[in-house]
Amino acid sequence: MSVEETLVLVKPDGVARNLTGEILRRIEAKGYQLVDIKLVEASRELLGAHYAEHEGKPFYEPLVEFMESGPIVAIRVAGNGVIEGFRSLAGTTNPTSAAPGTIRGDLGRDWGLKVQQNLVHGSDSVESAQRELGLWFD
Ligand code: DAT
Ligand code: MG
Repeated sequence: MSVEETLVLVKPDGVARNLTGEILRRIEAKGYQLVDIKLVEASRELLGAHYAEHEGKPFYEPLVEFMESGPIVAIRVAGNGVIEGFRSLAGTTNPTSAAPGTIRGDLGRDWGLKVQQNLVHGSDSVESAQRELGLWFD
């Protein structure tokens, strides 16, 4: 593993439920470094670029609408193997089946009828981390 940077987003549900501090605590406790952090009200353009790989899927529109529904905390996180490491901390996509001990497993709720409220986003590869960091940070 080498030192990497990843994009973590605390999604609108995490911010609204005052879980930003708890999520940051878990990132820091694992030993990762917070390099940059900001509160963002994301535009449709930014979200469309961020989720381009999902365009056309049935959950795409509700996902983008949910991400537009409130402020997001965007964090540039650095650390050894942090891309895989943060995804491990986050747990699997669906909070219902995410393992206890993970952010989504401990704090996530069942998916609603339409929106995907699973608290966090983490980049899934070196390439997507570079691309996404370029979108969310200058
Ligand atoms: P992840 O966020 O775990 O990387 P992803 O990139 O596959 O998951 O999808 C992006 C988001 O879209 C995810 O956080 C929640 C939503 N989503 C993914 N798959 C879904 C599905 N089958 N039904 C509803 N929402 C879904
Ligand atoms: Mg993803």
